Order: sequence, then C-alpha cells, then structure tokens
Amino acid sequence: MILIKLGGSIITNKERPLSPRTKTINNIAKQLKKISEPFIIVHGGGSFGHYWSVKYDMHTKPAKYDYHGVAIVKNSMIQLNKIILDSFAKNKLNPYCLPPTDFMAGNKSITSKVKEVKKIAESNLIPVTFGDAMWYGQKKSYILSGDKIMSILAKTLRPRLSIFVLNVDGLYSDFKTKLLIHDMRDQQASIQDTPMDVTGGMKRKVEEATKISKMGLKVFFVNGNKPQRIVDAIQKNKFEGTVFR
Ligand code: IP8
Repeated sequence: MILIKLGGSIITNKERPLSPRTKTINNIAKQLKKISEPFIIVHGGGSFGHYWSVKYDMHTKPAKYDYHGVAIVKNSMIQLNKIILDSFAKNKLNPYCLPPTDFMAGNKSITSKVKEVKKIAESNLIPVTFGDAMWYGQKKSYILSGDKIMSILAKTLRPRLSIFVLNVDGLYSDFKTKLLIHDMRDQQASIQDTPMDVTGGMKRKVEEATKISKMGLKVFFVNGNKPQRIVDAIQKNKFEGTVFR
C-alpha cells in the first residue's frame, strides 16, 4: 500500500488563481498507470483552495470563519478534484472520489472508515481525497490540509511508502544553491527556513513527513515534473529526491 500526495504547487499554477496544470496532471496520471501496487491519492489546494482560503482568511485552527468562505473554498476544491478525477479517468485509471468528510468527524479520523479506504484501494479503484474546508462543530470550521491527511491515513494504514509529489526536486539544505538533501538522516534540515503558505507549505510537509517517519514508515519527496521518479521509487526502489526514514 502506497500513499501519494499531489501537492498544490505541482497540480496548479500557484502564480495564477484557479489555474490547473492539466498537462502535468495528465503526465502524472500516465505514470501512475504503471504502478501495480494498491495506492491512495491525496491532493492539495494550490491556486484553488489556497487562493480562496487566503481571501477569506481561513486557517487550520478551528474558528468561526465566514460561512461563505467555507462554501467557496469547498466548491473550489471540488472543482480541482473533478479535474484530477477526469484526468485519471481519461488515462484509463479508476479514480474513486472520497472527500475527507467520508473518513473524518470534526477533526478526528474514523478508524473503520480509514480502513475502508484501504479496502477500496485494494480493489481495482484508486481512492482520491483532498485537503478541504471542514465542518468542526460548535459553528466552527477549519482547513484540513492534504499533508495532514497523509499522516492521518499513514497512522492507521501503515503504508509501505508515503510519497509527497512536489514542484521541486525534494528538500534543499540551501534554497539558494539548490543543494538537495538525499537522505534526511544525514541532515538536520532547518524547518524554520522553509517557505510558507496558508496551511504551512513546505514547513507543514516536512512536519507531517517527519511525523510519518517517526511511526517507522518511509517517506519520499519527489519532483512531479519528472513523474517517472514516482514509479522508480515504487517499482525499482530507486529514490531520486529526498528520503525520510
Ligand atoms: O494544499 C489545503 O490542502 P493543502 C486545501 O494540502 C485548502 O495544504 C482547502 C486550502
């Protein structure tokens, strides 16, 4: 069982609101077709969900955010999710849409439902879930990031590998010189120095990846512009990117 998170920066153009990177999504879908092991897809918000959550000042902390904001952020995620589902189906994959409300109640995961996601992946379907605007209770809502979903799923499902697909080669020890960290064991990367966005951007990714690796599970950061690298990691144990273990 493999978990794959398609980051918002790879599936959308973060510079322009509401712009999917359709060609890149299709290229990734074509490579995913080669994977023979069950896998689950989680995707981020990029210039869809993030764009609106900034506009409506919504965050991961549960609070009484503008309800219109909740509606608009969620609608935009459904819109982006549909683009992913259509691309997958067009490339002869069998995506099965699972909004996080299908396995979350408030901000807690429902273990039986999470286990069901795995069962779905083990059939001939690919569960596709995403970061979303969520109902929390007591008139509050919150933004659930796709990165957080990765550690929620990993905790119960213990995937053989958790992959974060990025718009860069992996984690750099120095952003300016683009010196890539191949193995996090060799490096105490400074999480504080990494760029941020609403749900934490690279910082959150590193935090969730570290959390998953501390569960004794392997995590891999890879460049989605070279989608063959995703397949190489899964099928050939060849890791061109950053490994956490
Ligand atoms: O891009 C957050 O998911 P992420 C999605 O994985 C929203 O942080 C709704 C902003």
